[in-house]
Amino acid sequence: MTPILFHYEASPFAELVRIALGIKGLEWGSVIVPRVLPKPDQTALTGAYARTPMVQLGADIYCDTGAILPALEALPGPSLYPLPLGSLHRLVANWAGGPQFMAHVGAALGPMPPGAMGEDFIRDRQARFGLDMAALGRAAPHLAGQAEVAASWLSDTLADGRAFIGGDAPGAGDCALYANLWFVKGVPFAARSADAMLAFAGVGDWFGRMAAFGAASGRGTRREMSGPDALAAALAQPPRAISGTVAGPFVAGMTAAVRQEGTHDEATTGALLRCDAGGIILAREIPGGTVHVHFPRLGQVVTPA
Ligand SMILES: N[C@@H](CCC(=O)N[C@@H](CS)C(=O)NCC(=O)O)C(=O)O
Repeated sequence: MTPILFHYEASPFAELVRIALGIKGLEWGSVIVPRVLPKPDQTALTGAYARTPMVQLGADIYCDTGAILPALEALPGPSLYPLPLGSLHRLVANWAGGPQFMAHVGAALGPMPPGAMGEDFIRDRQARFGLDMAALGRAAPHLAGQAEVAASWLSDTLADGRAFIGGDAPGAGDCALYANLWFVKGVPFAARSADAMLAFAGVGDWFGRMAAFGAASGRGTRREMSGPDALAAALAQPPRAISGTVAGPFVAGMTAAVRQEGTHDEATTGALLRCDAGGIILAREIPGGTVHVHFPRLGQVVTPA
């Protein structure tokens, strides 16, 4: 089944998934969504989850890279968790996508004049995530210093001549480290930080190897789609059989709300089909059918609704 990525070009977490799709060599659909709320094409499927990226596989909707990459892993193509690191790629990806992401946001956006970012963007991120541009500007030198640690550790890892963090094959951890650096490199005001990070021995070459899995790689094919096309693809068949369990104190089938730690975004609600360490699944009835909305367990707050 063809994965459909809901994304916008400048999103680093979307770039992480675009590179993962390139590593897998998959054909994929692309639905471009706005970088600020509202995102009606996306929330028609998720109910409320509006962060970027989201991936759809038929009537199964995957929110957060923590759910998206395991879903892509099940599709044909090279593993995103290659040995010898295997699942340890997840630990690296969570570090890169967690504290290190905020450090890279500071390195990338801190030096930017507020006008360069767009009033709508600043208002959206302030309301949803508490972004304070003045505070970010003040913290930028500190955060850039934190971000450089990732480049330094990456350089140490690559020092024995390996091509990727686990050896010959790239994995989810490489994708997440790459997305952070890609984000900083893409902001001209942050050139000093990007140059400093790419100057660590081996990091620039590794960055080039990862970039080669991107849009121009010829591996994987991107096909633009509309939101209504994606909705029709969701309604064309029922969701896939579920796995996993509902762990106490929750009860299978109860109406539950899922929201993300550290945001004021609206919760997604539905019938709870799975809630264990392996993930969360909510069933949602939408006009014309049913979708299953998948989340990772990490970072999600589940409450009865
Ligand atoms: N934990 C999430 C984080 C995703 C994330 O923070 N995405 C940013 C864009 S790169 C976002 O959602 N920004 C708000 C938006 O796009 O509406 C993941 O791994 O997918």
